[in-house]
Amino acid sequence: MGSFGNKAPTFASTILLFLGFLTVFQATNLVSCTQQPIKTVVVLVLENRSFDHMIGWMKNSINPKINGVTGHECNSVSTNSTSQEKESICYTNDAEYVDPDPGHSFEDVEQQVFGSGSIPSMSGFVQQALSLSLNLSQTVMKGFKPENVPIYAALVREFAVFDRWFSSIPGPTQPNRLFVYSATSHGSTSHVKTQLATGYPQHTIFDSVYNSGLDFGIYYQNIPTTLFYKNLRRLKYISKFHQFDWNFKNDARNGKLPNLTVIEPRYFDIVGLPANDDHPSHDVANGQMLVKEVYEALRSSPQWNETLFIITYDEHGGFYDHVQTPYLNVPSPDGNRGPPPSFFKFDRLGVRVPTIMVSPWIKKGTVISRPKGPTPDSEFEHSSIPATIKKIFNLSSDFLTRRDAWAGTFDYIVQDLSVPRTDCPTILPDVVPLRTTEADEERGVSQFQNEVVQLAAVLNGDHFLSSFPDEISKKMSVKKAHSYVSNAVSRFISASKEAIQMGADESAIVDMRASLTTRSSSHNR
Ligand SMILES: *[C@@H]1O[C@H](CO)[C@@H](O)[C@H](O)[C@H]1NC(C)=O
Ligand SMILES: *[C@@H]1O[C@H](CO)[C@@H](O)[C@H](O)[C@H]1NC(C)=O
Ligand SMILES: *[C@@H]1O[C@H](CO)[C@@H](O)[C@H](O)[C@H]1NC(C)=O
Ligand SMILES: *[C@@H]1O[C@H](CO)[C@@H](O)[C@H](O)[C@H]1NC(C)=O
Ligand SMILES: *[C@@H]1O[C@H](CO)[C@@H](O)[C@H](O)[C@H]1NC(C)=O
Ligand SMILES: *[C@H]1O[C@H](CO)[C@@H](O)[C@H](O)[C@H]1NC(C)=O
Repeated sequence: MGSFGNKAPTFASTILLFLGFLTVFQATNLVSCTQQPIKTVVVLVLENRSFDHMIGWMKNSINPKINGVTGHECNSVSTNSTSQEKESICYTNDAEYVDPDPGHSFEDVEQQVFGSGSIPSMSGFVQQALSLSLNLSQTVMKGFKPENVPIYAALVREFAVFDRWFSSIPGPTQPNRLFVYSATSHGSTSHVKTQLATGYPQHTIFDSVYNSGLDFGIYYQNIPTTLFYKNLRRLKYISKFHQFDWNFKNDARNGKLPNLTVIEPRYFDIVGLPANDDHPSHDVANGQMLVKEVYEALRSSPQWNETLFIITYDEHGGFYDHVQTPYLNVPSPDGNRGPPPSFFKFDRLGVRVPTIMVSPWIKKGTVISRPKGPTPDSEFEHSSIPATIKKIFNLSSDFLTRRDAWAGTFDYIVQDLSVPRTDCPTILPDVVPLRTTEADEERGVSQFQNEVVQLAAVLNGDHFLSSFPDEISKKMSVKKAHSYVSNAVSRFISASKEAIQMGADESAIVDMRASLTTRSSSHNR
């Protein structure tokens, strides 16, 4: 018994040891096969909605792991402790079509996030909205029932939702959009007209992708707001801009989508072509239809098994969110300070926004909260997108700023499975419009649309004309602004293509002469 008992374990442990080696060997083999399945990253950034507003109620009916709302989240009508006013408004699930637009400037957001205190308490949304209009204070405390955002409900069930993803700065659209592709707004906390005219000078993830010999493409509908970056106006990038309606589905069907594919929504609300950027007062049903259209095109593409589709929102649009905005150890991207009176140091993040990711490599029903690094304080924010693109494509370029070096990366969400899923839906649910009226294309342009018209004026050369001051675009109807913007983009692109044929340097940018004349020239700057 004794000798037998001694031998057997030795034999058994030899086998175990051998099996152990085999497992380790298989595991490393598996890792190297599945290390990086993604060859195409598709990015869609919509406008002005908070996480709780779009997704918060899905905690209740879709996935209890989501950090959403219960209805017990309330804001006092006044955050002033000496005030006698004790009334408060709590979170409800009856969000619908919203008009007008809640406040979201830097100062508005400061009030929403801080109330009257000195740390983010998320207590001042009602008070801030009340300062604009009585009705708005109810509006900002409403989220959508999942059935009113059926595409997100489906994608949250099937793929991954990020419930701790913040806008990069507590301010409006343009600075946040700039962070998505350059990890800085170059010191802007609002729309800065002179920067807009000359274009933002910073290096972008598009430059990094291009310099590594990879391809990118921007599929735009009215105007590519990526032209706010000066570099993107250069001749060498002109062929990267494609009309979404004519090209996106074809390129997806033919397996021709570039490594970094950006989709820009329609920012103008036109009869027959309603805006689909989700910006209030635009109907979110149109944003849902755009996401459905893009998803279905990707799902049926030969590139599907190599694709990661990212949907996020530039900022929260003034809508309530209950998660405290991070305000400790957030690095300034580049040391630039904001303008007076705040001289913002870019040392805290904005309000939480909805972020959803789609890929056959993502496990069904995934909820992602905090990132796994690179620092203990790292968070997911818009700079996580360039940081992850750099990682996925192993780009040789440096980080863009200190912010993307700090932001959490999410490449691991496509590394859990050893084969792509085959059970992803091919068709998403139908979407029913929430707005019952037609687009009001005769209304005046919003502040954001005014910024876009200013960009078009620069492309068109009209900003040199003293006859094209701010006031002209502010007085434009949405319909007129849409046609002005569309013409400016096509003039700029065809003039750039002509300049290329004439042998202009690839780093040149075309200067259009005002649309009164037809001459144009190009220059290096
Ligand atoms: C970039 O896209 C091309 C074409 O789809 C593909 O062959 C290549 O592997 C991609 N590069 C990377 C680094 O994923
Ligand atoms: C708070 O309310 C009191 C009384 O209504 C008012 O005098 C005071 O100015 C308010 N303080 C702030 C910071 O709004
Ligand atoms: C508030 O809502 C009421 C009824 O819904 C409407 O008649 C009124 O014009 C709204 N007021 C503002 C300032 O939007
Ligand atoms: C994606 O991968 C799955 C599983 O290997 C396979 O069944 C399917 O045909 C692939 N789809 C495409 C478009 O290559
Ligand atoms: C990433 O790029 C570096 C060179 O920049 C190279 O040494 C390394 O092998 C690459 N890694 C992968 C996984 O391709
Ligand atoms: C959303 O749209 C407004 C109005 O057009 C724009 O000024 C702003 O930059 C965006 N953000 C918020 C929060 O409104």
